[in-house]
Amino acid sequence: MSLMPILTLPDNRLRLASAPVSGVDGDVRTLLDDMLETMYDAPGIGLAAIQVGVAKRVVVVDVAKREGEEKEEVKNPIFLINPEIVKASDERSVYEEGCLSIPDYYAEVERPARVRMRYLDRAGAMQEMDADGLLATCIQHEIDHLDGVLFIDHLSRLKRDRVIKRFVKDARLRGA
Ligand code: GNR
Ligand code: NI
Repeated sequence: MSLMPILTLPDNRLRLASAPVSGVDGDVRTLLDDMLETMYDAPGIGLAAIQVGVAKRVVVVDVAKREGEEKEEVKNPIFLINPEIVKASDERSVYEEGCLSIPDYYAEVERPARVRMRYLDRAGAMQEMDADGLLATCIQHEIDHLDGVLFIDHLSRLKRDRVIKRFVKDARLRGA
């Protein structure tokens, strides 16, 4: 297992549309393991492959920490390959979102409160799962990444442009 560097704004690779995975082989499972380790290390509750520079439709999620008991190290990793939302509730919910690719910025985003998703698991088997609460929000945030969409795209243009500008400026100051 190895940690992978996480891309941050204004890296344009974050705007790429990721390609579907044709089969779940050893390379994909290695990618999943490296992504999971990288996500736990960050720490974050979700990570899409493009955030580590790999434009494949591969996601890892673990929301157990936030919803589980404090102190106790509860792990519940979910591996999603080619995830799709097949049904979304009319009911919406609002969460304060953050993104490992947009460090230290948080904002409320409204999304469907419940979703049904279809995906391949790490054994390559087709799965369907219903999600609500933070898991539903996180999965929608990750699937957005696979389409080159960031949570700031759900904010007003003013807020979005302000955030992007700040990251472009910071990158210039770092000489990137
Ligand atoms: O760690 C993360 N927290 C989070 C909080 C609210 C909604 C979505 C997320 S996902 C984010 C990690 C990340 O950037 N995944 O792409
Ligand atoms: Ni993100």
